Amino acid sequence: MSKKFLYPIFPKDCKSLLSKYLTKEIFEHLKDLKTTNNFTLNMAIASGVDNLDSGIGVYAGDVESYSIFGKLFDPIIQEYHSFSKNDKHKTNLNSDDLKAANPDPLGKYILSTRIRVGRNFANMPLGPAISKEQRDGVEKRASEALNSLDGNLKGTYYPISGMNEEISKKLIADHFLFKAGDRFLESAGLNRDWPSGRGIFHNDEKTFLVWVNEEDQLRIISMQSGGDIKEVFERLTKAISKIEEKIDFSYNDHLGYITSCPTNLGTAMRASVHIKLPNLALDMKRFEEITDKYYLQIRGIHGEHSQSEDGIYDISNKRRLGVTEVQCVQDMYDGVVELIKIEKELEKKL
Ligand code: ADP
Ligand code: IOM
Repeated sequence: MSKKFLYPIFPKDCKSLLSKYLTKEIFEHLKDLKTTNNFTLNMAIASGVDNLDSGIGVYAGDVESYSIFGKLFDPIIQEYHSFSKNDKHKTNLNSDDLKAANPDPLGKYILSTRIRVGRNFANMPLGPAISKEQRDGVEKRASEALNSLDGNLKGTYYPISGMNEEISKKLIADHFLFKAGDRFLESAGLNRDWPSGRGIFHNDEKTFLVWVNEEDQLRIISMQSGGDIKEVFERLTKAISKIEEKIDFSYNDHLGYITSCPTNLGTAMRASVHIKLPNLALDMKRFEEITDKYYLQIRGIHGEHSQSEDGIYDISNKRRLGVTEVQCVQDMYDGVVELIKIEKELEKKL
């Protein structure tokens, strides 16, 4: 007999947006609904129920999830992106509009820059609700499109199945590949049938990479050492337009690019630097005042839910929906300029 789906009680110190917005009343309203892909509230909240340290804790199984479970998703989207259910998303991928001269030409603070977008195939369930057959089909179509790229985007697709363990460990340690077995994705149903259908495409220099069938069906990534943020953005926008010639992605005027986690809706863009700020790190209150002012998020250097090491942080744009791609990168750039300025002032006081 299947277990009864009961209202989850979250401990008082749980900070996830799921725990904040899933009231008993909303739960009762949504608990028996399902999308045409049979995605239920139970599936949508599983990650946040299992992982009380989630930032958000909810996932969508398809674009319909955002409307059917809107009573839960809307306030979460409103709080995370300051975006209401009547707003429209806007897009601008024109790199000429980005004002971003290298803020650290001597390479003293910025170790590396990475900008990624998430994309999911049109007319296909998202990762939490996709079948093995559909996921393998996504991999086939993606690898064919990617293997046909040329110029500085030319590269090779490597499936995770059969990948030598030493190679995959090194790709993860060097920040190129996603880690296996993430507990947040596991509870969301995103690791089903692992490793089938998963893989990574990259060019020889590993400055252009695409993750296939991780949290989103594609994560298109441009990255390189140092702080030339504009060059990284230019490479990314070129790659996106080439890939969009071959694949239709799920998009609508309200939510922009549709992603499995509501934090990524809209541009689905996370523009980050790995930056060394050992003095600011001693005053986290001041550090966070700056990151809040520029709408930035602080992560550790091994990605989401990881810790900082040696005063090195991953600093990225937080808002992604209702702002353009150019604005996402500009938020990160303007904040990073300010962080470096304060770090330099603190150095002088030593
Ligand atoms: P995502 O960016 O796709 O949301 P994560 O936060 O888990 O996912 O980061 C994925 C990987 O990218 C991690 O190994 C992380 O250390 C690496 N990474 C993120 N930003 C940078 C950066 N600016 N330079 C180098 N590696 C980075
Ligand atoms: N994007 C997703 N991995 N994350 C926001 C999960 C969470 O902390 O809820």
